[in-house]
Parts: sequence; structure tokens; C-alpha cells
Amino acid sequence: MKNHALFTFCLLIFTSASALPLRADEKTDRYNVLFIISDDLTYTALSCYGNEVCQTPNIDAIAAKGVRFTRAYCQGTYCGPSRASFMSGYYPHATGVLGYTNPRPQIGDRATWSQHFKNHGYYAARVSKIFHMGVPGGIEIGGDGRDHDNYNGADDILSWTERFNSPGPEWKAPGDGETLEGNPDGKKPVIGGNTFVVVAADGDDEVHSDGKTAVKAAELIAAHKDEPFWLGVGFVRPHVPFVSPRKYHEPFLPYDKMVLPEKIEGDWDDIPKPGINYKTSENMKMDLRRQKKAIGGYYASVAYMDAQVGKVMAALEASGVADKTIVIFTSDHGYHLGEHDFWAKVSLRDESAGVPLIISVPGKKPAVCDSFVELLDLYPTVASLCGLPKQERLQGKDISGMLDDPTLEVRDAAFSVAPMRKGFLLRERDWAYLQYEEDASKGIELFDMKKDPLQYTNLAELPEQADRVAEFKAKMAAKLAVLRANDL
Ligand SMILES: [Ca+2]
Repeated sequence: MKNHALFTFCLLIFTSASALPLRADEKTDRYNVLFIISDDLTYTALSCYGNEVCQTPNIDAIAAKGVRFTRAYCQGTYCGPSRASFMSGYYPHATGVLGYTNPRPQIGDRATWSQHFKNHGYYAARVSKIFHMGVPGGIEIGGDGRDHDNYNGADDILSWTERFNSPGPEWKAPGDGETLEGNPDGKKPVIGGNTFVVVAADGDDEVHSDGKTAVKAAELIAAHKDEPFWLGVGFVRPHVPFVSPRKYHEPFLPYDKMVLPEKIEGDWDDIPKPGINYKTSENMKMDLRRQKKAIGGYYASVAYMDAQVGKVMAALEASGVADKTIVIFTSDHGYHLGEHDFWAKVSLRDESAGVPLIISVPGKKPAVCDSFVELLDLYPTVASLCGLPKQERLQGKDISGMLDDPTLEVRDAAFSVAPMRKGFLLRERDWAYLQYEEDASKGIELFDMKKDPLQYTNLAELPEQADRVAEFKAKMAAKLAVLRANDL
């Protein structure tokens, strides 16, 4: 090889590792990706998933054009592990992100989802929370120009061409606030931390993080409409604190009219100790009034977040590139709103391990898909839809075929982990199997999802279920062995 040819060859190799230049025609025939993710959003709170109290017209509008998945599951039931997993295409045990601190999934020099797009000529940006960020305990200080000028949380800088933060006042927002959790005598002020707090805030949408996120996302769509983009828009509501402008609370006032899930005497008697969620009505000392207000405050946050989704979608329409933009809407995990007197995330029951997921690809028919999908499938699926080279050995699967044929199945079960409780879930169509500790020594839950979809009766101890439990134990052991084999 002559010297200059060798140089060119080396330059190409070098360039392909950082940012492959686009051919001229590639600029027009590639889909953009608009990835919208909410934080701590249970699918049960969305009107397109059947909620009749909390109306989410803007998310419903995406569902009306796209494919709405009814059996989508996160791989970790809280922010850090879930986000590192779907951004890398690997399970939490493979990425090593089982908590909140790792700055980057441990995937060696392999590209994350957005980084893969960046490496192939896309403008890749995030607005606000895509990898883990503290909400609150971070988001309120991001980019305030002072001592935390660039609060980026557990972000991965290599994943982005540019990144933007959206600081908001969170629990300090002026308005009517109340701390619901651990405040039985009502004397506590409104506090921060991972605490149930409701604030009906003064001022408009843009006082808060998500309002700023919508404005920035709209700006970026307009500015980058002429090049392929991968834009991650991370809304922080309905994560606590439940802060939103007053008008979003109105449909849920008085909060006392909110209806709590059915309470069944002895509901906890057949639940192993790690299966009792880390937040309960009991340990949060929330009476019925506070429980109902928690639901109203949560719904108001969802309604506010939905309105911001509408602004981003309006900007996409106005940009003229909606017809070549894939839109994805999801959440990092679900949330309990009082089922079994459980609250918040971590649990491996459907309300917490299940997620809303809508994928809308221009030109494809709207549908509802009941096949199992996992959030880590998004990376290989969207890369495939955009014609990018396949990343070898990702643990996610390409589910793009479901967008043409919603009866297609690529998984027999969904898998999720709750590292905080050493809990593992295998969710099959007819059964949910939950196990605590890798050897199941801290307990098992088995639910018949046809007869008991709300998971009230644990069948794991019944003699007639012994064979089924043994089968699930073996399947779980096999899954745990495979998911660690990331072979980087
Ligand atoms: Ca979260």
C-alpha cells in the first residue's frame, strides 16, 4: 500500500471509530430518532393504557399513530440500572450498573445506543435525564451557573454530540406544598430527597425542569432538522417531588375523590419479606387522605409531563421532518400507586416492572402489540430501522418486525431485576415468577396471571405448583448465567 493510500486507510479507520462521515444521500434517507422518556411513570396512569381519571392526550396521540406495547418491561426497577441497560443494550449485571454511581456502563469501548448513531453521522443530543440523574438531589442544581455548573448525573459524555440540562426548583417551587411521607402530625415542612411531596406550584410550565426541557428540545429539532438526529428528551415527572403548576391539579381536586386500589385483608400474609416494597402506606405513615393526595399529585405531574410531550411533538410537526422521524415514548420503569399498599418503584410486580412503550415509525400502521419486549431491545431495533450496522453481541433483540406484524414474538418471557432487593423476575404470558436471592433463599412468588392479574395470591408454596416452581428456578438459573456472559 502506498503511503498516501495507507494514510487514507488509517484515516478512514480512525474516522469510523469516532464519526463516520455521511454520504450525501444519507442525509435525506435516514430516519431521525426522537426518544422521549418519562421518569417513574407507570403505564396504569395513561389514558391510552386505560386510565379513565388521568388524561394524557398527547401521549395518546403518539399511540394512535404508532405501535403501543402492552407487555414491555424494564430490566432494572429503578433509574440507574434501567437507564444504563437500555442505553447500552445489556442487562444490568453485564453493565455493572446496579445502583446509581457508575459513570458509564462497563461495556468497554463498545458504543452506547446514541453513541452508535453519533458514530454514524448522527447529531446525538440529550436534553435532561437520559442516563441517571438525581431527581431531586441534582436536577435542581443542573447548569445554574454556580458551583454545580454542569451537573450531569451518571451521564456518559461519549454518548453525545451535545448535552443540555434543565434545572428546576423542584420541592422549593413556590405554591401549596405538603410533605405526605413520614409526616403524620403534619408539622414537617416541604422537603427534598426521595420523599412523597406534592406541590401545586405558582407560575407557568417553564418554571420547572420539564417545561424547560420541552423548549430546548423544540429548539434542537428546529436547528437540526436538516441532518439526521438522535434526540433524547428526558422528562423528570412524575418522579417525586410531585410538583406541577396549579392548573394540572384541578381535574384531581379535591384529592379525596381519588380512588385507591382495593385493600384486601391479609394481602401481605403470603408475600416473602423482600417482596414487601420498600415504600408502603404503613412505613410512610400515610393515612387514606395522604394516599389519595399522593395519587392526585402524581396524576397532576403526569398531566403536566404529557403537556410538555405535546410541545415537543408540535415542534416536530412544525419542523417538516415528522415524516422521517421515529418517535419512541417510554419510562425507565413503572410505579406503585397504592396497589397492595405499596408505593413507588423497586417492586417486580407488573405496575413497577412493566413500562409504557410506544414506537411510531412513519408509514407504518398503528397497532397494539401484546408480545413481550424489553427496554434493552430498543437499541438494536432502532439501529435496524435506521439501517445502521448491527452491533454484535448486544443482549437486546431486534423487535422491528413487530411494527409490521404485531403478532410476532421474539421472547417467551421478560426479565427484570431489583438489585436493592436481590430480586429477579421472569414474566411469562400466563405466569409471573419472582425470586429473591440467586438461590431463591429469601423467597419466591408465583402468580397465575390469567386468574389473578392483580397478583393477590402467591401460589409458590402450593404442593401442586412444585413442578412449575422447579421449572422456573431452572429457567432463572439459566437466564442469570447467560446475562452475565457479556463477553466484551
Ligand atoms: Ca426513574
